[in-house]
Amino acid sequence: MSRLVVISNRLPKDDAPAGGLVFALHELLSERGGIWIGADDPSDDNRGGLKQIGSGEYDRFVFPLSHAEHEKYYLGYANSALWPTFHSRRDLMRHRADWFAAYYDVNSRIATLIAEALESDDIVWIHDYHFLPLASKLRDLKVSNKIGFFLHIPFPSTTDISALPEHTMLPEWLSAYDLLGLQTKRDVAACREYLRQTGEVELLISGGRLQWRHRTFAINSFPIGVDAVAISKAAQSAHAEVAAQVKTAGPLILGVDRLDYSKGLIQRVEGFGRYLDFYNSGDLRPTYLQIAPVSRGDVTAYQDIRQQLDEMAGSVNGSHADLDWTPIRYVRRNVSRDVIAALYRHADICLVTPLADGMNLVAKEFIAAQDPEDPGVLILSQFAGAAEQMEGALPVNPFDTDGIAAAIAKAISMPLEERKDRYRSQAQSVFSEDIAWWGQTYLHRLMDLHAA
Ligand code: GDG
Repeated sequence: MSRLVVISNRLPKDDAPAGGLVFALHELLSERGGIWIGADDPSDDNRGGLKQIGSGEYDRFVFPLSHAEHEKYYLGYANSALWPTFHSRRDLMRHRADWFAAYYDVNSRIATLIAEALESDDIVWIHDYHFLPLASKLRDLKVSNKIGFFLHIPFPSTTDISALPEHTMLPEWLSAYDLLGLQTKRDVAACREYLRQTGEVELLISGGRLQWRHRTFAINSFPIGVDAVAISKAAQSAHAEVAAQVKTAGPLILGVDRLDYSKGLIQRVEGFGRYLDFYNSGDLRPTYLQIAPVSRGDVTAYQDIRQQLDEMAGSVNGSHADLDWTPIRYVRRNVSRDVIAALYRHADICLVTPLADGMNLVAKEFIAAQDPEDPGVLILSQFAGAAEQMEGALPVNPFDTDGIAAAIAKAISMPLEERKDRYRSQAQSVFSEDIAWWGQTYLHRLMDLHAA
């Protein structure tokens, strides 16, 4: 079996990775073996090669990153230009030529380090928007290995992506990969449409592949999943203890998100406020518990969303709280995975209302954690990638705060039989298309291309 080489900006620095993409890749590599390369903590110096930081079921290496690169490549270009553009927030996009230069230089520099470490039949799997040009830099160094890419965030519309001055390089960057993996069919359609409109990429008749100059490449969707069985077990074992801690007088509504403007937190809190204004007669005292650990706190747009959320939550609580009831509990510190799993199981409703989201693992984790005999209700934004698979969820338009209020009211009064029906249809995909399925499906497709 070929060795798998995974590259992502973040990698686990210890043996217990927290959440999201990092946890997913850890599971995959633990099972399959291979090596994982990611960024070191920023330091004064970016000279030097890959440094091994761990070994075991798989080996971990880091590449050095200077403080200036962290600021310009990571906080700057990746998270202040690419992230907002890819999440339909051109208004928040900031662009600076020196940020792009640092982004490009980091990709060029680490391409050299990776090329030196590669063996001829290694399969390379690169993750996310931090490394869009990495395969093209590896190709410049005559690396001919199969190289796959997975984009964890949405692929933007042609209009949004055209706001990025460097978008004209995308056909070259993307075609250097053999397989572009996207989360949803909607992303695949957006990516193909964008590439078609550039006039530089041709759709080949055979196998739906695309061609840019001499390179052919494929684009497919691979919706990422979660380790549903492990979440279910964790939820069951921690449930009693967590339930005793989170005492509520009425139904528990839960939100779990990184504190990010793409997650729709302001509209969500406002929607809950509208629910209290219009639907709650006073006899039911729901608690909305929002876990929102701070993320990318050095970026201005993230400081702004934090302030807005503080104000909005304070205002809703101010209008509705009583001496013995605080409708919104807002926890900004990081909570352990097991406690989150138990909270999912304990909650009556989970609110997942991003304005744009590649997939949204919280939606799938919530379903995985439910008691099939008494499941909670998932309220899910139409703009989360997960909505393509999870038809049993209560759909909402996250911009429509009255719609969120109506969905909360419907979920609170939903009969047990309907909850079970909805749960069954969602659990079917969450348990079968889990994290192992995602990794294997992607890698099989990449290897098939290898054979083609
Ligand atoms: C990107 C894409 C895509 C949250 N708070 C805590 C905590 N979490 C965990 C959740 C979940 C993860 O973080 C968040 O995953 P998401 O999918 O919601 O979002 P992103 O971080 O934006 O991830 C996204 C994903 O990549 C994978 O492809 O779905 O669309 O944006 O696992 O449980 N975990 C812990 N403490 C917390 O306080 N331990």
